[in-house]
Amino acid sequence: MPLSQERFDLVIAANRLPVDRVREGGRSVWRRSPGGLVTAMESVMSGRDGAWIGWSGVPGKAPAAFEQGGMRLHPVALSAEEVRDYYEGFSNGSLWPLSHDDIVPPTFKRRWQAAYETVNRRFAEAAAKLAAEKATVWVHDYQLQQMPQFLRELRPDLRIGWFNHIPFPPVELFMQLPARDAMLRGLLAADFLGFQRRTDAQNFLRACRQLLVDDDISVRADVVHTADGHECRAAAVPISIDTRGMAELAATAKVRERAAEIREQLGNPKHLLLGVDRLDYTKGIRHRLKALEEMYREGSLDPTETKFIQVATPSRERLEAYQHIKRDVEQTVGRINGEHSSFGAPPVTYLHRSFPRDEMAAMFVAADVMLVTPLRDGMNLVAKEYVAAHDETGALVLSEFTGAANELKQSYLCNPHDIARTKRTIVRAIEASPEERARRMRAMHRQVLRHDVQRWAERFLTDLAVAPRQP
Ligand code: ADQ
Repeated sequence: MPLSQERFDLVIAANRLPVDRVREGGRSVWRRSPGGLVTAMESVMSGRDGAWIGWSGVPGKAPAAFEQGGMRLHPVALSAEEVRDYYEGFSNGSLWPLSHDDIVPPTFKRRWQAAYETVNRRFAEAAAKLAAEKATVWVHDYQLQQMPQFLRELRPDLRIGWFNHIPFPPVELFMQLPARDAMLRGLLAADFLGFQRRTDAQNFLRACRQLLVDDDISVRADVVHTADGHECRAAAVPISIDTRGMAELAATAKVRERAAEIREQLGNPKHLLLGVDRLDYTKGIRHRLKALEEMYREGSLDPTETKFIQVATPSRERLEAYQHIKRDVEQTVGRINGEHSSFGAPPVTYLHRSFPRDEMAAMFVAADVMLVTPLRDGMNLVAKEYVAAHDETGALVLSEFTGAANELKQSYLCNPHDIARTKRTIVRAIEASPEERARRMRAMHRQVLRHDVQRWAERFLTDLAVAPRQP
């Protein structure tokens, strides 16, 4: 096919561009979105000729391509119906719940699947036009599982990799998906597939083996061989954060002073607990609040001494399941505070909005105990951010159902479904001796410093470059 004039050695494709459209001084401008992925990509793209394709976040006609932070950004258009069917529907109504243990039942609609395919083709066409001869294309996440196949059809010369930010479900759940074969075939056209955990890669390989029986494929170790002679390797490449960036930010006088101020504003509690999540049913916020409510009621937590901040970032607010969880969380927080507040000093501070990076860092520094209790989470970057930001006096309570639990083994691990034990784990974390906390935090500091997001990105690109061999 004819190539456009502008061509790039590295093309990133993700549902969203790494920028948001915001109003500043009466006009609308692009602002770099916060988050580790953007930081990681900036570091791998510096010195390379890179482009990023993705949706701008606004339905309708796509804005023209533009330059930002040394990257060429190419918006892909999504109509309002496509946002509903491809993004809110198939991606977040079918794939998201299915990939998170069916915590809420997934919905399957043929119309959603058709829109997903259309949008994946559009992304593939955009990448095919931008990629230089034999370029590398790195596709991100569950919204673009068919893109590798459509791109391969257009450009057989490319190196195509895909990284899954969320879990890959066990085959017993995955096989519910009516579009399961299309998803697997879509992915198998890539050269390398990266997952958060070994279990996710194994779930994918098992799904290929069990569900593509008619396709004449064979799975040997971590490589799938397809009938056309193509080979695709699947392995774990756990994502991480910009550890040094977070540690440096947390060490600034401004952030430390702000952390002290936060504690002051809460009445200088003896213990400050913190939760930071997108307001999503996968994050276990309900279970966490249930445990805390019982603890305030029973007296194992004193509401005048122990305060809890819950940051719950607005997310996917047009979907019913998200409206439910929002209502539930608001009611529970209201009930806890109604029962246990004294004048001006509620035990729970609930913050339903986004915060700048330095304010997040200040909260991490301020909190004695971080509560990360998802029912299922691909990785969970918040757990790593807390470890990077906090000194040796901190403590992390972490769900066994997060990818992060594989790496942060010195956290206080818990099963969030087991409310009684979760309560005991929270008490253990609060009451741990300074020596025990320091020992655990030191080990986790080492882990996140050694395995940061730059290393993750380099590892992924190396794996992709040599696949199907192992580096
Ligand atoms: P998420 O489900 O979004 O990511 P997470 O990994 O915790 O979850 O990342 C959230 C990020 O947003 C963190 O960097 C956090 O600091 C930030 N954040 C949260 N609330 C905020 C607020 N109110 N204001 C500002 N920033 C806020 C998906 C998967 C995860 C996987 C990541 C990366 O679900 O399992 O770890 O992708 O692969």
